[in-house]
Amino acid sequence: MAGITRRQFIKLGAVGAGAVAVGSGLTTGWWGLEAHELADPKTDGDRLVPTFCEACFWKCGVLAHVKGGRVTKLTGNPKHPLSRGRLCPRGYAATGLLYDPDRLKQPLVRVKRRGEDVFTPVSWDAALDRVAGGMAKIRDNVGPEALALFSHGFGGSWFGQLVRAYGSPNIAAPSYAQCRGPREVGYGLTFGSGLGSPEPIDLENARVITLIGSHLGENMHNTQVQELADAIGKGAELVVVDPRYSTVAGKARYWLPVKPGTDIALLLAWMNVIVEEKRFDEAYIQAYAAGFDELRKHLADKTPEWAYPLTGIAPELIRESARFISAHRPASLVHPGRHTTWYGDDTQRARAMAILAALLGSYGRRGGYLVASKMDVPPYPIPKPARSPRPPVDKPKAGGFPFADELLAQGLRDATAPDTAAYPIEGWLVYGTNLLYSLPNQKATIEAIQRLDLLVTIDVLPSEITGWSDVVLPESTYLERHDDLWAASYKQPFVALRQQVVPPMYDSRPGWWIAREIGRRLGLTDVFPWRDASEYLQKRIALAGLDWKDLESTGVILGPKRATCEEEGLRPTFPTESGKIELYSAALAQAGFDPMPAFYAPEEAPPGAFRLLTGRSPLHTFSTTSNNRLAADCYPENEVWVNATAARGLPGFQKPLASGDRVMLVNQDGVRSGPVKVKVTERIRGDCVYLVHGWGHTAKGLSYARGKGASDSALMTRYRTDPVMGGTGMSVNFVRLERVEARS
Ligand SMILES: Nc1nc2c(c(=O)[nH]1)N[C@H]1C(S)=C(S)[C@@H](COP(=O)(O)OP(=O)(O)OC[C@H]3O[C@@H](n4cnc5c(=O)[nH]c(N)nc54)[C@H](O)[C@@H]3O)O[C@H]1N2
Ligand SMILES: Nc1nc2c(c(=O)[nH]1)N[C@H]1C(S)=C(S)[C@@H](COP(=O)(O)OP(=O)(O)OC[C@H]3O[C@@H](n4cnc5c(=O)[nH]c(N)nc54)[C@H](O)[C@@H]3O)O[C@H]1N2
Ligand code: SF4
Ligand SMILES: [Mo]
Repeated sequence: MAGITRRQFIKLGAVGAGAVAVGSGLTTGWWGLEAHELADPKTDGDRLVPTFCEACFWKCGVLAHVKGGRVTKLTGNPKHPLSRGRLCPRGYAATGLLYDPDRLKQPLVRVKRRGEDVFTPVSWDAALDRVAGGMAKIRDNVGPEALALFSHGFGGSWFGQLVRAYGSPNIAAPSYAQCRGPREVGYGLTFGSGLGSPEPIDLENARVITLIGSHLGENMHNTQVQELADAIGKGAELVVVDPRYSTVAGKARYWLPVKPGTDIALLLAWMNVIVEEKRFDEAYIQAYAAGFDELRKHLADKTPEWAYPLTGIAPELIRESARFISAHRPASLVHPGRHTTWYGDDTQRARAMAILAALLGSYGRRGGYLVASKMDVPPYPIPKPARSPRPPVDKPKAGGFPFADELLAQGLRDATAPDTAAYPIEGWLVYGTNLLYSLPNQKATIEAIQRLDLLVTIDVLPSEITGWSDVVLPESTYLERHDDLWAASYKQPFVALRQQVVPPMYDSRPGWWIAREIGRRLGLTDVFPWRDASEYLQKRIALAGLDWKDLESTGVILGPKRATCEEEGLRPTFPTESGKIELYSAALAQAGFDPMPAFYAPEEAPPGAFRLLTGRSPLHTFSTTSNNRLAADCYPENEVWVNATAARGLPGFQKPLASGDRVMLVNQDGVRSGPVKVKVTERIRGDCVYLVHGWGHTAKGLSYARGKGASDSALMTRYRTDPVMGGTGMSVNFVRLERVEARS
């Protein structure tokens, strides 16, 4: 386990904080400040301001320490159920974004051709007039639906209000069809509802935790990592299924290095063992589930011997791990995963995981899946937007995806080509999403952009998508602004406040102000009747009957905790069509899909090529933090993991590859990455290579991150669409390794 002991893993939160503090000592030159003034854990502020984090979308509670008008450090809010007094390394490092010298500092308007990334600064008035003028033109000439909003991040809610009032239903986020959409649909079809975020799972009380890819510890969702560490501390055991020996695999009783794309076969074989050997929860299935006989029949020939040649996992290991998983039911948690858009059969894989959870009787049980609840915080009273005359345009003209319950971001992109869409999209507002990194097939994204009448981005840093924009609006970072309230649906319901810690730097503005000013110019004044965000928030808190002063000083108000599982007196209900857990899905069958998950073999890598897999570094968030000098001190660029045996026999290389060598990755369509460092390791199968997502930047304004590492996004020219809900399976690209010629 790469030198990390169990104790260190359990203390990951603290390790992260220390690492960042030490790291800052190395590079503080760029802030013009000393290390102890920045991230030294001993430097308490004169003022403590509670707010919540935006360094990823988990949104932990933060206490910001302020001294002399500067944020000196961030710590976890002990009262907040998601942080429990700790942040993850990215959360601690978020001051590195606040004080990033490359930040967008004033509104910009494009002066050369799109994509040349050349801009001139303009006043806010000029920029907002240009944006509102462009939106008015689209509305008057084609109709408001021809404007799409791509939005990711909590501050996007203001732009959602704006675009809905303007009259467009075309609002999408890459967190659906590029992330957890298949899971939401797969669990929804099985239990009646998706899981949402944060997932209400009971890692803390689980006795066995099964991770299908979910690389917790690298995937650094703070609460989950803390709960996992607590569970391990209490003796919980792990089963990890991953073609790569992940950090968390190092803590596991069983590591199953499954052949990429074959998890459904493994899951079916596990269920075969659990059903044949009567290790499932018979009483639970009888009380709550429908379709068991069909499932039993379906599983009858899916033996471990059947799965062996498909998955590469030996039959005895499949049997043994199946028995192990079922021995501790119902406190045997099959983690539902989050980023599930892998191979295009993802809804069905999520279904297989949900069905396994049902056999273990763990849904609605302690140590399994809990039932979340939410506090009632009424919306700010504004007139309801008129229904737009045309429906959303994210699905292909014929067909569509019957089970998609949110819009597809790549669908809105593709609707920008008028021949495939019911009506064309002519303008994009892009809030907090680097579409060239989050959507597969960059060429299609660029072609769509070339067709647009108007492309506006609202961001905090220069990025690839800002480089292609007509107007770039600099938002204040989360530490400089208020945002809407967050009434979370979670096992412990709560309301959290994001509030301004320090005034906006440069000529940046908070999202609420930007959205309202665009709205005013379009005559949408009744949607934004409030003076500022603080007035808006106080009104909502008053309507909820809560105490504003309390929220302002603690950052979070907890709601009454309701029963979350049977052990607390809950009788689980399943809002499916049958009112039961649907092991067999009639809805899927009616729509022409497999009613129970079936295995289809993934395409093999061409000779000499590897399947490209991606994941996370605990120090970084997507493409957002690569320029953050605090985070980069500990992880300055990504590296490509290559299996040690495979590294010895590569065509075109005279010597075996060694760690630290640089190679180019060339994909099946001839797309080439920049030179990227190699990590030669036994910790990955020989049929795939692995990259942390979010590197290889080309944006001119990223003076630190530009040119570092390789972009997995550029290499993902292909994707396989999930026929059930339209997710973009992205682990279907293959790369060859090419030698980097020695430079003279
Ligand atoms: N190839 C590949 N593609 C992927 C993934 C992958 O692993 N590999 N992962 C997928 C997943 S799971 C997801 S959820 C999506 C994520 O997709 P995105 O959310 O698009 O993630 P990023 O690429 O980091 O882009 C975030 C953008 O938001 C900006 N930003 C950060 N903070 C703020 C803020 O406070 N305000 C504003 N206005 N902007 C801000 C950043 O500067 C950056 O430009 O990508 C998906 N796409
Ligand atoms: N530090 C950090 N943490 C994050 C994020 C971040 O940007 N940075 N992003 C957050 C977000 S939005 C999301 S969605 C999650 C994503 O994190 P996860 O939900 O964990 O999903 P992935 O990133 O797809 O998982 C990658 C893991 O799956 C393995 N894998 C690849 N192919 C297969 C396969 O065929 N079968 C199996 N069993 N395993 C496979 C990879 O080797 C890797 O270990 O992370 C969240 N947490
Ligand atoms: S998990 Fe980390 S980056 Fe994400 S919100 Fe929490 S502290 Fe911030
Ligand atoms: Mo995600």
